[in-house]
This record gives sequence, structure tokens and C-alpha cells, in this order.
Amino acid sequence: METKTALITGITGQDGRLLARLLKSKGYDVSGLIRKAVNRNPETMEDGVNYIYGDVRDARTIHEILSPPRTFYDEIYHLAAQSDVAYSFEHPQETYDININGTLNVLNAVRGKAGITKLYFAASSEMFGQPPTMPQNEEYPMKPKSPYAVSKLAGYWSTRCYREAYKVQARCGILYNHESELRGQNFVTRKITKGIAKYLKDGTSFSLGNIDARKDWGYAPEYVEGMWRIMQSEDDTDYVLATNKQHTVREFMNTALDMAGINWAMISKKNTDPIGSGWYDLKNKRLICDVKQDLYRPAEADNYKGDASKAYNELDWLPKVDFNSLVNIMMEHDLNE
Ligand code: G4F
Repeated sequence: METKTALITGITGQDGRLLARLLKSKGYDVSGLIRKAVNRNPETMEDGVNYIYGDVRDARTIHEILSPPRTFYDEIYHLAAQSDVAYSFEHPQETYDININGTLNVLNAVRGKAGITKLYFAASSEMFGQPPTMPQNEEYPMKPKSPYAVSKLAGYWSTRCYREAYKVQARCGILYNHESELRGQNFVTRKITKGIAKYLKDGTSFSLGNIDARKDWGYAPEYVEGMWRIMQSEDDTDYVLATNKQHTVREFMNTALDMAGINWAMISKKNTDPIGSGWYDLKNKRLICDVKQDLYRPAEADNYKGDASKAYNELDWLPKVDFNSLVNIMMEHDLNE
């Protein structure tokens, strides 16, 4: 059997790295697009991956990279993105440039490669905005509430449009939050587990924003397995990947503190408003973490629960790592580090 080839854009991020590991374990020849020499950080690079320099914003380079005879890919996983929702409010143009123009460049480069190359587009639950009912599936109305979410919706619709108009073999994964010990510290779960580990090391406290945000959190290695299954599906279609369970940021913090063995109490300045409240270390009589207004987003989209029954029925995909196990994996990793 011939070795399958895959290209991952966004290879240095959590999902890119986990996907590279998965595809290597499945015998793929894996290439990854990285932006520039500074991204060549040994800590975020995976063994056995062929790294190629290129920026998704640069149409000519992307076209060259994806054009035979230089290379041929069976599967392209387009994960490269400005993926930080809070940052997108401050830098909407940069977000649109990477997430919309970057996606268009990839789509244009794979246009006309039907039957040769399959494309995966990393869509997001953020596209649903602030959904009034739970859970959301592939048919749920999309009303994005951040520049990031708008950019992902544009990428999603562009991918679907190229699929219909030019027969690009493209599939979108609408992924809900998925975390791991490789998650960046700009995301709340890793901020919490790293923050607690640092607090235990040197007593430094940290701050959070909207601790009552309700998210559907899964374990990222299971989600990259889902991406791969989406690409093996018979049809060019889109899938929600989610756990169908909700937890708040507050619960994540409480669970992580328990797992770190800290005897804590939540102290509120006001009964209803979390701003100004915080988690205190009862033994050492110290603040571990407080809640700050400036970490709230200008528009909050903070209530999500996904229905992944299509992925379960058609791809036999079912997440097994539950919320407590996820927190435990991340907390244990950061305590050991
Ligand atoms: O961890 P977050 O920054 O993730 P968010 O915004 O839900 O987005 C992530 O998941 C999406 C769905 O898969 C992706 F599309 C996206 O690219 C990214 O991977 O924030 C989670 C929640 C938010 O409601 C936020 O308001 O945590 C709340 N939060 C509270 N305090 C905080 C903080 N988020 C961050 N990053 N930092 C805080 O201090």
C-alpha cells in the first residue's frame, strides 16, 4: 500500500502537533507549514515531520507549495488561524487576514484537485454566537459574536462554496473547545492549570475574567482523531465534534484546585457579581486567583453545548475522556513540570 501524504497548516499549535503525532502513528508522510524561522522552536516541533516555511497569507507561496510536481498531498488539514477570541477584538484585521484570506489562498490552491486532494477546514462552535437553546448541531443557526467567529464563519462558507462550485473535496469540523497539556496559556484551561502550578511554586496569584462562561470541553487528542475520521468519510460533509456536556470556568478552577490538593474557599465581595471575588488558600491565607472586569470580552459568547450525534452515527466518533479526567490530565502535567 502506498504511503499517504498529509500537509498540516498550523502545525505548531496544539491541534497541529497532536494531529501530526496521530498521522505519523497511522503511517502517513507528514509535512507541516510553519511561518518563519522563529517558529522553528524545538519544543513545539514533532519528530519525523517535514517542515516547510510559508505563511497562509502569501497566496503565491501557498500555490507553489500545493502544486505538483513539487509536492502532492492526499490530505490537507487547514488548521492555521488566529485562534484567540479575545485577541480578535483588538486585532480584527489581522484575524480576518489570516483566517479569511489565508483560507481563500488554500482553497484557491486546492481548487481543481478533486479526486487528488481532500481538504479539512477547522471551523468552530464560536460560529453559533450566543445560542439561545442547547445543544447545537450542524443545522443550528450561526450568528457569530466576535471578529474571530465572523472570520471562521467566512472560512466555513467559503469552504462549502468551493465544494459546491468547484467540487473541492472539502470537509469542515465544527469543533467545540478541546484542551490538553499542549494548549497555549492564552486559553483559560491552561491558564488555570499553569497558574495553579506557579502559585504552588512561588505564591504568585493570577486573574480570570468571565468565570460563569459555560463551555463544552473535550480532550484534544480525541478531537484530532475526529478530524482524521472526518477526512476518511465517504462524503464531503461537515461534522460537529463535542461532548454534549457543559461546565463553567468556575468549575474548572474548583476542580483543578482540588486536584492540586489546595484547601481553598471562594470569597465574594458582593453576593451576585463575581468581579472582585476570588479563590483563597485557607492554609497559607493567600489569594490564589481573583476575577477582573478587564478580562471580560466586549461581547461574551459564553453558553455552548454541542450535539455530535452525526459524528457518532456516521464516523463512530465518541469522546471518552470526561471533564474530571481532562482537568486531572492537565493539572497533573503542569504540577509535574
Ligand atoms: O479558553 P478560551 O479563551 O476559549 P474560547 O474563547 O472558548 O475559544 C476556544 O475554543 C473555540 C471553540 O473550539 C475555538 F474556536 C477558539 O479558537 C479557541 O480555541 O475561553 C473560554 C471561556 C471564555 O468564555 C472566556 O470568556 O473562558 C472565559 N475566560 C474567563 N477568564 C477566559 C478567562 N478566557 C481566557 N482566555 N482567559 C481568561 O482569563
